[in-house]
Amino acid sequence: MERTLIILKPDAVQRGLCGTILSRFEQRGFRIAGMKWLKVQEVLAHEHYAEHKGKPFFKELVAYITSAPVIVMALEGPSAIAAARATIGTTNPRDASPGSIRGDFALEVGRNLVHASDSLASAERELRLFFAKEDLFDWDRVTDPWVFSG
Ligand code: D4T
Repeated sequence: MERTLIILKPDAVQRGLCGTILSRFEQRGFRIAGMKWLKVQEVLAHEHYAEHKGKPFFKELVAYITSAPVIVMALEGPSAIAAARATIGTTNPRDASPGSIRGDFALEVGRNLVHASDSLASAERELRLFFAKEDLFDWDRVTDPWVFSG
């Protein structure tokens, strides 16, 4: 079982696509371990995108992610990191397969709707940036995960 960090980026919020995108993840079978709405501050954006510091698109990338509120989620499931990357499609939506989120709803790399961690190390680092450990729901404590009682 793995956990991965998903961000529904400002364009997903502004275009009213959060429900649609969340449905894709739910339908695939991911469990939601955490979810919150926030406006990413500059410092957090720099930390999250640290690997891209110095690249030509960095400034624009930070401006975009900090421009409006986002929804961040911790999703879990077997091989959740690779599965979520496949669900969202390639970084450049122009090349993304139909059926993937970016392949169905986006066209520009600078407005690619959704983020998903790209490795176990990234997932652990990014989950720590956005969630305190106690914010995340421990699904293992639910004996029957499909039926909640009281
Ligand atoms: P994120 O991190 O936003 O989910 O995207 P990816 O994981 O799919 O892709 P990434 O880290 O390589 O790129 C981060 C972010 O930068 C934007 N970008 C990327 C851009 O605007 N121009 C570019 O040439 C590249 C490579 C898109 C995603």
